[in-house]
Amino acid sequence: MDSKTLIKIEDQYGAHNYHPLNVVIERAEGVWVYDVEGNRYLDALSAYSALNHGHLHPRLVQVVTDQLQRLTLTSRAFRNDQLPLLYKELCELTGYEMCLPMNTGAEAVETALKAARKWAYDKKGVPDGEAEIIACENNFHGRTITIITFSTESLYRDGFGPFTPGFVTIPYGDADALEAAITPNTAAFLVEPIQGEAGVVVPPDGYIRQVSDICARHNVLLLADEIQTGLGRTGKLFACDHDNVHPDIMIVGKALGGGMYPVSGVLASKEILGVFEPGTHGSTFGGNPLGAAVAREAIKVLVEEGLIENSARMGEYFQTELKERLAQTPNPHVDHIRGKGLFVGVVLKKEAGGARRFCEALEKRRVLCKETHEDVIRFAPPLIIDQETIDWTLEHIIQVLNMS
Ligand code: IF1
Repeated sequence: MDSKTLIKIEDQYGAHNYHPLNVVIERAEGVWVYDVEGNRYLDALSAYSALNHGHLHPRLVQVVTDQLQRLTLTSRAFRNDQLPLLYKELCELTGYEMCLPMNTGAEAVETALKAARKWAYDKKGVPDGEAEIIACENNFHGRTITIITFSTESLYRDGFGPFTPGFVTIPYGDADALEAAITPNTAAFLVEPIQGEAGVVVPPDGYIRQVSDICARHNVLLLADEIQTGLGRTGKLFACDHDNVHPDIMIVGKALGGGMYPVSGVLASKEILGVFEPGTHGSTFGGNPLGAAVAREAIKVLVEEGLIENSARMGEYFQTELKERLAQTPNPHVDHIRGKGLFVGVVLKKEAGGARRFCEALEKRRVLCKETHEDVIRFAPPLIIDQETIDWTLEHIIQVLNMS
């Protein structure tokens, strides 16, 4: 079926909670995707960093295929032979003592919030029902009712109340604001080390170090949402590593499933994850052997194939070249460029007419990316991308950014 027909069917029968580019993808390999008409595009979004390994990484395809012939699901009523090894390998890689597996990012965030609240009651002595959690303005942590409670984006929040009590928001990047917001009942501070959805917002240097110190001083847990920034995206295993910070709770998702299967999780100490007793939390699919097998291989590939180093190297090249090449052109629209590793935001001037039209122009040139908010173009290609492909992509980006 051709794109037009498929789009028509989708629009008729599907809920309209998205406004995708009109490219209908039917297959993919590595950094490339192909539409139903056979056109090839560079995937410069990577499913919001869920495809850090690229599409159909052969080692991941092999593991999923093998596991599919053996065992897919046990539920946590029984044990399986993959989950213990995922726990061990993920903890050894990240330096955490324990792990709790979930499926989607939002579920992992919910899990972290529950852990923080229970820790506050059981360990910190906060009176029952009084725990407070601090989050940041312009955050994105998922779509559940509790999570959108502390969203500051009306699009995500309006019409979905009543909301969950116990959350406050403070400006992002302002460590003093955190210190001022902490009360004796504060359980945790939830933060993205780089805000993705807000437009690849990089906080001031040392911010994560500062908030980590403040949290430690006040016996408040630091919860890092590295669902998007983790697993190599910013050129380190975790974005918090740029500040040498080991958050109390690390939340991972997206790329943990190798772009094949939803796998998320919460990493923390025994003191924190130990608050969960049998029956207090769980998930039918969380920790299933298919997800565990692919996650095990996903973290192995990340390390063994040097994807984190490649992200650092190619990210540096991408950003530097983009800035230099832009400087040699009229460049009427770009205000500035920001990001770390292969997580890059091109911030447009207000008069540029919005980022969407640039993404559509790039689509015509066979480069797929996505605007975030009105005026930021986000580039987050798979971490396997090479310099030649970046050069090809930059040519198109420069052309498009110089259109009238
Ligand atoms: C969509 C945004 C990105 C996340 C962080 C938790 C989650 C996400 C830091 C929830 C999810 C996604 C969801 C996706 C678009 C995307 C997104 F623009 F909406 F904000 F990446 F920037 N924490 N981010 O980025 O994870 O439950 O979705 O698995 O279409 O909503 P999830």
